[in-house]
Amino acid sequence: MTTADLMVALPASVRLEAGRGGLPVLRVDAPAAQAEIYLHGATVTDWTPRGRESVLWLSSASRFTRDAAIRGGVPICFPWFGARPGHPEAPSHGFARLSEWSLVGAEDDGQDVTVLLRLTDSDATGASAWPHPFEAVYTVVVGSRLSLELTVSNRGYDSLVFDEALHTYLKVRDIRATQVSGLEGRPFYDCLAGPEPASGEPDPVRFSAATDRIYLDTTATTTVVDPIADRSILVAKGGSEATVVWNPWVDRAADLSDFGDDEWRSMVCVEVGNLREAAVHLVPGASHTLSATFELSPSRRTLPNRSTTS
Ligand code: TA6
Repeated sequence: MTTADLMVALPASVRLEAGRGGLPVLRVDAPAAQAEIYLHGATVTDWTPRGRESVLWLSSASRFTRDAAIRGGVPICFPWFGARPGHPEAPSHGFARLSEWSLVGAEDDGQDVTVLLRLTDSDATGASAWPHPFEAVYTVVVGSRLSLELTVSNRGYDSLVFDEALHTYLKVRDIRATQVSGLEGRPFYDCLAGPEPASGEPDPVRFSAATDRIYLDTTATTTVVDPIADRSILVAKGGSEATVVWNPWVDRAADLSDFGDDEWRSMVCVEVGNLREAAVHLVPGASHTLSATFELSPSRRTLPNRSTTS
C-alpha cells in the first residue's frame, strides 16, 4: 500500500511504509520524538522521545499478521474488554485491535505531528458479538508527550454500551524494582483471585508475582517509577473511570506464544479505559472520548532498597 493508494497527502514527517509482516505502518519523525503506528489495530508500536530509550514495550515474539493483535505498544480494546460474555468464539478484547483502520490524515505543526485514524461498523463488525453502527476516530499526537484520543460515536438508533481500554505496554528495566503509584486506596478487582472487589491498598503497586488488577472509580494520573532506568513514566488520562495494571509474570508469559519467556521482566501494562461498572453508555448520536497522555520524567524518587532475586 502506498500513500497514493490512500489518496492522502502526508507531511514529510510521516511516511507510510510496509512494516513487519508486510503490514502498513506509519513512521513519524517529529522534532521531539519518533513513533510508529500500524494501521492494523491502529496500534502505536513505538514512541521514542529524542535522546531517550523507547517508552513502549514490544515483544520480540509478537506476530504481525492480520489474524492476531500486536503484542505490545498500545493495542485498542474495543468494544469489549477481555472475553465477551456469551460469545466464546469472540476474540479477546474486541475487534478494534484486529481491524485495519483507515488513515484519515496527518499534519505537522512544526512541533507535534498528529495522525488521525478511523474505524466504522462493517459487515464484519455487524456479524460480531457487538453488531452496532458506530464510528471510532483515533487521534495520535507525537511530540515530547504521546497523546492518544479515542472518540466513539453512536451512529445507530439504539443506545450503545461498550468497554474500551488503551492496553499500553510500557518498557521498564525490571518489573521487580518497579512501582506504579496513583492508585493508592482505590478498590480493584484482582482478576487472579475471586470475583469480589478488593478494598484499596495504601501503597503503590509493587510486583512480586503475576498481577492483573482492574482499578475502578479512578480518574487519577498514574506514575510508573523505574528506578533502575532512573525515569518515571506519567500516564495521565481523560474520560476514563478505570485503570488496569497487568504483568503476566513467569507462568503466564510462558503460556503466551507471542510473548518471550523472559520478557515479563521488562514490561508493565497500565491501561486506561472504561469497563465493568464503568462501561460507556451512549444514546443515539452521542460521542465519548477516552484519552491518555504519556510523558517521561526523571525519577527523582529514591525508592526503599529492595533486593531483587536474580
Ligand atoms: O491486561 C489485562 C488482560 O485482560 C489480562 O487478563 C491478559 O489477558 C492481558 O489483558 C492480555 O490479553 P491478550 O488477549 O492480549 O493476551
